[in-house]
Amino acid sequence: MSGDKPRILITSAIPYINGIKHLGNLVGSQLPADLYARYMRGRGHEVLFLCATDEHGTPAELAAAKAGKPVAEYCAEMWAVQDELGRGFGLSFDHFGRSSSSQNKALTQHFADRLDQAGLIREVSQTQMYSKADGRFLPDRYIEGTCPNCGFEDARGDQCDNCTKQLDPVDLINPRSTISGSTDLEMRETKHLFLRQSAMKDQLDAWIDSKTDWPVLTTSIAKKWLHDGDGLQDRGITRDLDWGVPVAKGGAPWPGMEGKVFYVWFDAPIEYIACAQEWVDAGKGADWARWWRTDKGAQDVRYVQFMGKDNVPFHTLSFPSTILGSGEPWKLVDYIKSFNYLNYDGGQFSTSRGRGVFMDQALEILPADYWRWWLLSNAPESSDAEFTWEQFQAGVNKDLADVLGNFVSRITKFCRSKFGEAVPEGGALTEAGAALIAELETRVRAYESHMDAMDVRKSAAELRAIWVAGNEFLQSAAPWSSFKTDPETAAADTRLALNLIPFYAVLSAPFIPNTSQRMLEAMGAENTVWPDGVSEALHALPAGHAFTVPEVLFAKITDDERDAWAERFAGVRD
Ligand code: B3M
Ligand code: ZN
Repeated sequence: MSGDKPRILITSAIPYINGIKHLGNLVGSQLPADLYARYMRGRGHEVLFLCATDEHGTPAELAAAKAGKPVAEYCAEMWAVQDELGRGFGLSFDHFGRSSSSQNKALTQHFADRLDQAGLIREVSQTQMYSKADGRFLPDRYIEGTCPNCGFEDARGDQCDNCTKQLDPVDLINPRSTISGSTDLEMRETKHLFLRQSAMKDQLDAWIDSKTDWPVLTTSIAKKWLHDGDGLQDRGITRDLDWGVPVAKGGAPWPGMEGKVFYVWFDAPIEYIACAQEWVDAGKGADWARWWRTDKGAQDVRYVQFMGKDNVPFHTLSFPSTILGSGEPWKLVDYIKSFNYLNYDGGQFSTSRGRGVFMDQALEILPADYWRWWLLSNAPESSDAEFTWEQFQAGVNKDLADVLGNFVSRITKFCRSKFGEAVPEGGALTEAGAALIAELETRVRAYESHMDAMDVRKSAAELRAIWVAGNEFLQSAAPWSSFKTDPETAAADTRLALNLIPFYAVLSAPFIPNTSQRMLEAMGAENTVWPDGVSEALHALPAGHAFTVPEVLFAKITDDERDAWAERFAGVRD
């Protein structure tokens, strides 16, 4: 079926391991990536959709310490939690990998080796805070002290949480190690590896210029980093940490780099590739190279990445530097879809303060499709967006309960009461029916073009209009009235309306996959092929085809529920 259609490789930014993600994180990468993956599969493309946890770096070490667990154990547990929540939200990854995998370790060291051979890595000597008690250099986040600006006693080495001033560890008054509390610290000389991104500036510039179809949000961020100030800077790619990919090249230790690991942002994007290898090693796929190597078939792949705007520089400059600098035929990204932020009720979602709704809590109170629909139909595309309980309630009640849910319930119940639980025969297609088909023909093509372009809000708006058209048809055809005088016409209109249910299910599946499944099951519909021709699709269920009236598809959110949730999630999560 996928014959001449391009294969589609999709990656979502890989979420940090340190805790459960909030709805703002979800709508910024994983959820729209899933929407696109489901749509492309629906259109008959062969898709490989990958995501993983981002497990290295200080945040992972600190979160593990806080949980009182060895970091490897903490990461394994949190991977399982995130994996489970991803399934709960219907995220249809072909593989959900781990950046701490052996595959990623080998591949990260391989890239470092290649970059070194290409002369793109240089050693830089720096002075850095060393803790004698801990016997190690301390990265910024492992040093706390008094803020020189506001006097706050627990300012971190990189920033004061009280006055937000950006700091250097040497600025802190009375600095101490957050590992041991020791104040026996001194500045010592140490060496780090830097990736010579500056040497790749022209190549990156030309590559980004060639991407004329990219969203402005993506290219403007990339261009800013390339040209503002002193232009693209070389980047330190090693850290003094225990947890991470050991600095080595081609499997052999890197002289002078003992005890150091690669910076988390160096190995994290490489996990996109390693994840495909994990997918094969897990027995789920046969060949990763045809997705990732342009000498092995990946030249025919279209590769799309999804991410929040804060991740754009790493994907437009750093990761491409790694890929291009390697001199090997790896697949480069074809399109980057980036998102602004979703805010929460007049402020920001905050992981550290537990402000807002987190993925586990969301699923405790409502099924995934409610969230998927609202988040996607309000995705922060052209600007930051805001979650409020009023708007969430209004969106769910109007779009899902009043429009789609009500349509399905009304027509199935009407048919059951007048014609029984089977599609009625009736006369020929009515004039109202023909007008509906003509309208839907136009709307489905518009929906497809928005989905192809990854315009998430526009796609949702068109899908909603497609649902509304069915309601309006039912309202004007009013088979409950015509039934009294002209049962043949009433039956014909009912037959068409019942056929709309599987048609809606297929079109809506990328947004609300679980509900879509329930709609298909209720209608006993087996054909889930994308409706290339609307008329044909709306004749799929023949007269006599049995169906059942489904349970209520979407319950309305009451004012009491809304108020209770607003109160529950305003505060601090324990
Ligand atoms: N983990 C940041 C984030 O979750 C980072 C993304 C890595 S993508 C290679 O927003
Ligand atoms: Zn301060």
